[in-house]
Amino acid sequence: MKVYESKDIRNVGVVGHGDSGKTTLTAGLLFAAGATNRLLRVDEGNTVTDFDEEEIARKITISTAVAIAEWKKAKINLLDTPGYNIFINDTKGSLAAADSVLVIVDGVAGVEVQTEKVWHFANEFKLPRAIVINKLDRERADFERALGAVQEAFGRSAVPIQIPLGKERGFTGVIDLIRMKAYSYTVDGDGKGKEGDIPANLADAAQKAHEALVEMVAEGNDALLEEFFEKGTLPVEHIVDGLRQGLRDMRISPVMCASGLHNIATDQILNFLVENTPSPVERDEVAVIADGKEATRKIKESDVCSLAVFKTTADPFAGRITYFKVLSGVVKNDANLQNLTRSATERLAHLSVPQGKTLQPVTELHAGDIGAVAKLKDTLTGDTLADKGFTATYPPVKLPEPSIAFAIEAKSRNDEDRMGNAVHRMLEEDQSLRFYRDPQTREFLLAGAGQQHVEIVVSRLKKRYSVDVTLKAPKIPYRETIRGTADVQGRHKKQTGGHGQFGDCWIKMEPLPRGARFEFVNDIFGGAIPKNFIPAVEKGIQEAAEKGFLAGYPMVDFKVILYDGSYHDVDSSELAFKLAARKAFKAAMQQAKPTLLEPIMNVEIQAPVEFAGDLMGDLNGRRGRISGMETKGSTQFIRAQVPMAEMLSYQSDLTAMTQGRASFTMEFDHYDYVPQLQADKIIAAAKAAKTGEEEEEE
Ligand SMILES: Nc1nc2c(ncn2[C@@H]2O[C@H](COP(=O)(O)OP(=O)(O)OP(=O)(O)O)[C@@H](O)[C@H]2O)c(=O)[nH]1
Ligand SMILES: [Mg+2]
Repeated sequence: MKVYESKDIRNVGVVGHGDSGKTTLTAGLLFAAGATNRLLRVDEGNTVTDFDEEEIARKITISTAVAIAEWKKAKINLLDTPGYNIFINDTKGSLAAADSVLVIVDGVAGVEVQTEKVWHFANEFKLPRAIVINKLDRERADFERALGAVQEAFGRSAVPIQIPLGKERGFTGVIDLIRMKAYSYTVDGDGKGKEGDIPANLADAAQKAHEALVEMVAEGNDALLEEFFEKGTLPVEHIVDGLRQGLRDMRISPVMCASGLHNIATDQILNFLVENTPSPVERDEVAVIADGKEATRKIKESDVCSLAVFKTTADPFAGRITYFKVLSGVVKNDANLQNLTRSATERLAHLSVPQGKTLQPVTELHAGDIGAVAKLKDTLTGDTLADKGFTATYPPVKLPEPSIAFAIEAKSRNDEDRMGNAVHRMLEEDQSLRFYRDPQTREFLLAGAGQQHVEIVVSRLKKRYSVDVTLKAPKIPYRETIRGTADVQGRHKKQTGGHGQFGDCWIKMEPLPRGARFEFVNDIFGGAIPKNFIPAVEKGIQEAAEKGFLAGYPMVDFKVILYDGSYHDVDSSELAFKLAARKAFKAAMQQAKPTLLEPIMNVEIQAPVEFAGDLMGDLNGRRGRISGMETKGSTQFIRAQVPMAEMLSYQSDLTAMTQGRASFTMEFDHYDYVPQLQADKIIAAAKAAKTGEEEEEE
């Protein structure tokens, strides 16, 4: 691959709601630019950017892929991102490498939940936005209606620079409102338009739209505004300049039209990207952490080389592949760079650029460009690599915590041995996954953004690593505590033949605030229990508490005061006092009003407003407490606190309730009392499950 200077590079995030046609449009752009020799299709499973096995099987993008379109002396790095809510974290992570985004909107469905989400990502990363109303060939596609939805959601900054020629099956091209020319295309052709005059029936509409565009462009610039008032219009080059400026300032989001599937108007999009979107060096400074403080830095070619890793893939065949964006200087093939995040040195052998899964060798990459390299040893996503003399690091993108956890169980001993290792490989690839062991239930938990997300991990474990596992709903880590107090004796006495056992203690038990766990107070005066036996009492209570009283869950948030007792010179021992303490614990629990605690989750749901009522009713049924409501555009945010036990099937229930148009995140917040009705059931279930547990010795 040719070497490009920074000013000739465009890094464009192709973003939008699931199924809006991002991968298909990317395929159209690649064919139009000559990067592929025919039009590739998602439905045929042969696109450059959906190359993963799971992506091909499911016909959805799971993970961002980069592909290059070379057009008019520029190199456009297209980042084809996922649009489904459970994979949207990957989109966010990849946008660290973009300098602008192309927001793809379905011409039938208009603005959808994830459209809003990616719009906000662009805000967060300060990425200029252009919009493509796509799938205009579809039945019931309507440019005007989709544009209306876009403007309602994102304001009048969304201004058309094209209008469609024809409708639905008759959609054949676009009118360029800047140059006032028509471009028509062959269906399923090479994406290159034939220039012509605007058809008479569209002349008025085009003129009106042209004027609206010119006015919008002029608004942002005093000189242009003056020229506009004087002449009533602007020359083409001034419209282009003003538009470029408005886009970069994020004041204007130009709207275009396309059918990715039939490759209509893709050359216009390529022209737009080269002409209007900023090169990396034209962008605002990027955030860095220098000397422990937040700062910013300009992306420059003439600088020490540094790069930020935005993505890692790892599979047993290709090994680890690291994707990065050069953020200063020039990186050369075979460079030795420092990993400043981990204090390691890495050699960038076989410096490459990614064309989907294919890595094409390149001799050097200039600031702003995107590259890939295989077989780095220690480097992971979010790391900074740099040449000597560079000291800052680029902050990694923060992703939300997983919303759903499953217990993952190996099917055989052999699988179990290899499971941990294989899962850890997958965590390298996907930083929104979590894998951990619940210390209480002792289950291995795999947590992700949704059920499908976790299921894909399971499928990859099998296909890539031949590790067979099953998923189950996790056990709820209930706990026990007390609401009252107790004052009891625990006495252990045993006389067998010669040597006996004797321990005797008096304790008080009191509840402690949530989270305080356990406190032991030694209030023995005058040696009623010798000092060396007191730790045994504490230990005996802790061991008994660990096993619980009501239903076998660990007992927490209580205080024990040891205040009296007695001992025997010969028969007392640590064991005897431990057993006495256990008895005291049991006796205390009888008095102290034991009760169950359950984990309560903070849940945040994002859904189209029309579902708000149903969702709140449903949360009520799950013993949820609504803690906040907010509407942004057509999206409703609902925050609530809901017991974990009621959320185990929420993912599929939510999908069913909203036809898949809602998403949620969830994280642990605190423990709270289980209501009596539920507690009775849990206790009964625990009793039923209890099989011949050891009887207390007497
Ligand atoms: N009629 C029509 N169908 C399209 C068009 N673009 C995409 N499709 C179809 O829509 C479906 C989804 O297309 P994709 O390109 O995979 O959509 P996507 O936005 O990449 O989807 P995710 O990556 O999963 O978010 C496929 O069946 C495509 O054939 C289009 O312009 N017109
Ligand atoms: Mg896709």
